[in-house]
Amino acid sequence: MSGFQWDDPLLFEQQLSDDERQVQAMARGYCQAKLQPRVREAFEDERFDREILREMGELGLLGATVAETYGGAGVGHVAYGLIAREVERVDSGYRSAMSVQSSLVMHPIEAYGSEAQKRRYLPGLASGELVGCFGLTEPDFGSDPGGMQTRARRVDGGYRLNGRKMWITNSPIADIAIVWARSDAHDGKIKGFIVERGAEGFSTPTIHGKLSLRASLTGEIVLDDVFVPDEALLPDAGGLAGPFGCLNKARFGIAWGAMGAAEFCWHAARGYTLERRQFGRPLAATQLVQVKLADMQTEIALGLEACLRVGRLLDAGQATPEMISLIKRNNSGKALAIARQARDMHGANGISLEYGVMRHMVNLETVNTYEGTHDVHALILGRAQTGIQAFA
Ligand code: TGC
Ligand code: FAD
Repeated sequence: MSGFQWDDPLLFEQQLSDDERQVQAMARGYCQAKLQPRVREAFEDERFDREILREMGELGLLGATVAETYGGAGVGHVAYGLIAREVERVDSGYRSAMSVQSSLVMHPIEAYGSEAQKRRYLPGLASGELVGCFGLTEPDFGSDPGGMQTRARRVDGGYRLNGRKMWITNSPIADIAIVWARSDAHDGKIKGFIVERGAEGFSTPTIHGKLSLRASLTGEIVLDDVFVPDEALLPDAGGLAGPFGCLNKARFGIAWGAMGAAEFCWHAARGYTLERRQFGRPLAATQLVQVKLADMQTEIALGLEACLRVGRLLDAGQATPEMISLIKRNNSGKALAIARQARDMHGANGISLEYGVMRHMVNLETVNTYEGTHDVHALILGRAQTGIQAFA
């Protein structure tokens, strides 16, 4: 029997294919060499450098599951998850930028778009030359997007869009926005539209003053009688299943990413408590600290196994949205608890940007909220096991 590996207690790595290991090593190398050194300043200054998406594009980290014909890497879901884990090990904001581009912009174009739309947008999005965003949430409709007010009105040659989207990742720098709206030409059904920057009446004010995800840009999408031509309509999406199909992909990536952030916090807490001495011995020599480290190790090991299982089921076409709710809810909730614990174990140093644990902690507050809050995913799972819908 081989020895116990404290940082890979269930031998997770052994279950990956050679190709997956290669993607992981490449993503880790890039993230540690290029992202880690700039995150502190970016977080402090509330700044996202658009160049990051170009760098990711060059390495094939954008639209990892999208077909190679359209510029994607054409890899499986586990490889996509491994990328999310490496990026979020540095910062949830960087993972947000990556996963919105991949799962919420490239995926809907590939899954619901016309051939012309795929050829027009996917290669540029894959290389990071184009930046996209995804507008579902509105000021008065977050957990309940079915109530959305944004409307598409049929006019000669296209549609006129009116409404407002709120809390939209990447919107301030986006070249295109996937906008979800109720369309009068489709019996009031929700349809998706690709809106290009420059369209008259389209603006994307930045939301300032966030205390979380400060290294990611978040904004509004304001649609003031914006004209889009017929070719802007995503032909193969209809109803809420359209945006939710994209959310399945993104939530899956978040489940992996949250484990990356949690691992950073766990390793930091272990390293710090081994070094830091109080009462004449390392903090790590105390039972209370060892219990906390054991809990972190356990939750992360289990969380990663669950991600891997759902990834394999996705690749086999056997995953369900409820499985994704289960891992998104569990892993983001557990990562947040781990980050809070790690912050505490660092004492006063824990509140400093230098140590990174509090940055992860405040980021994970958002991760626990977006893409369906922790409680909304509980309601999805509750409905699936009781048959009773408890939302309204
Ligand atoms: P419900 O009746 O449950 O469903 C309506 C229609 O949608 C279908 N559907 C799904 N299809 C595919 N995948 C899923 N996960 C699906 N969930 C539902 C369903 O079959 C039905 O289809 P049809 O054809 O019968 O019409 O709808 P509801 O209104 O009762 O929904 C309730 C609830 C709470 C589950 C849902 O509204 C929900 O998930 N709310 C959370 C909202 C959310 O996640 N918003 C995310 C916004 S995007 C974002 O946060 C990006 S952050 C990105 C980053 O920076 O990383
Ligand atoms: P609300 O829905 O108002 O919820 C408030 C509280 O009430 C939560 O605790 C919730 O769990 C609880 N609650 C709601 N309904 C129920 C119920 N029926 N029963 C019990 N409790 C309930 N959206 C996009 O479309 N695109 C993006 O790119 C995007 N990026 C984001 C980036 C950031 C930084 C943030 C913070 C958000 C982003 N969002 C985005 C929006 C995000 O998806 C929503 O914030 C989220 O869905 C929750 O909606 P809400 O904020 O309106 O909260």
